[in-house]
Amino acid sequence: MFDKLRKKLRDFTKTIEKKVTEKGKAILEGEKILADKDLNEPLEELETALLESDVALSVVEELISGVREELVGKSKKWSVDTGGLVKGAIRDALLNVFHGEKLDFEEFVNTRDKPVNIVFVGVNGTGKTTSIAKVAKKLLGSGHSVVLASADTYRAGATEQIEEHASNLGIKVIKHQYGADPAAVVYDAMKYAKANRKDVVLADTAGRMHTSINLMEQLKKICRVTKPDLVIFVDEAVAGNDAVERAKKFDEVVGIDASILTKVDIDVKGGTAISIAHSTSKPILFLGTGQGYEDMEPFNAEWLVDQLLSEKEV
Ligand SMILES: Nc1nc2c(ncn2[C@@H]2O[C@H](COP(=O)(O)OP(=O)(O)O)[C@@H](O)[C@H]2O)c(=O)[nH]1
Ligand SMILES: [Mg+2]
Repeated sequence: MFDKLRKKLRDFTKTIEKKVTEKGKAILEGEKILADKDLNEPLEELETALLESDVALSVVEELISGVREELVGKSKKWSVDTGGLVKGAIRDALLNVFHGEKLDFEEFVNTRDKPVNIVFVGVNGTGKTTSIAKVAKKLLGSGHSVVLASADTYRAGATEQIEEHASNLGIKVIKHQYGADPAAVVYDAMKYAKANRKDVVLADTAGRMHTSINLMEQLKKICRVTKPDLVIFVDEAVAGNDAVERAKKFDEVVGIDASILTKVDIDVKGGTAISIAHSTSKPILFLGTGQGYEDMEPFNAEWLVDQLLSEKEV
């Protein structure tokens, strides 16, 4: 995971360390060891590396100025542990990006009135249906009852796919005919859940390009009619900046509350999570780390940043 970005961050740390060591010998106490001009070149390289690693431009700018601020003019501390200080500066700057809202999913589900209506949105093939199955499994594991709503009435085969997951997990799917109004499916699933005292409805919607006006209107209708407690945007880490643009668009049209980022296991770049968290200011709930039902980790900014700064392969 994230091999490229991790290597670039390590190179940056080494370059700065070297500069400090070279200059440190010739400098009197109290004098600035690193000036802006010492940092320009390495920071430019770091900037390029971040951009190449799918970190969005606005985020890169914020990160670079954060790191610069941390590093310029630190004189005394340098003698202690240069590498540690550089890493610390990058770590702080990265963590700052995630300073949006937080959301504890378990607690959210525990404390909401039942049934809780959770609608999943995103483009095709990113892992929505798989993530729904993973979330269902997680909820079942913590003692909740779950109903699935097959509100992807657009793609042939969508209902069969979700039915297979439901049968593996031993839960019910509410479905209508192909081409039916997806808002009605979610509405019915909520009705069923109320009548049968189920805790959570997980609604799978048709994958849609954020540019498809019709499908986006349908999504709006689902939200207007069924008033979800939570709208979760799903996208894949490997999509990079496309995912960021899509997250913004879905947020604009229906208002997303949180994201799930899938396929982190096959992402070498590592920047998408940083970009999505920053550009939507919404929490990332989970990371998808494989195709199995158990392959989903709660998102933790510190964990991600530590992976990016770790020396070892993860
Ligand atoms: N490697 C990997 N594959 C995933 C992950 N999540 C989903 N997939 C795969 O991505 C493909 C599309 O997933 P699907 O749930 O059908 O996407 P949807 O169209 O958004 O509903 C399937 O082959 C999934 O097994 C993940 O976290 N890691
Ligand atoms: Mg699907």
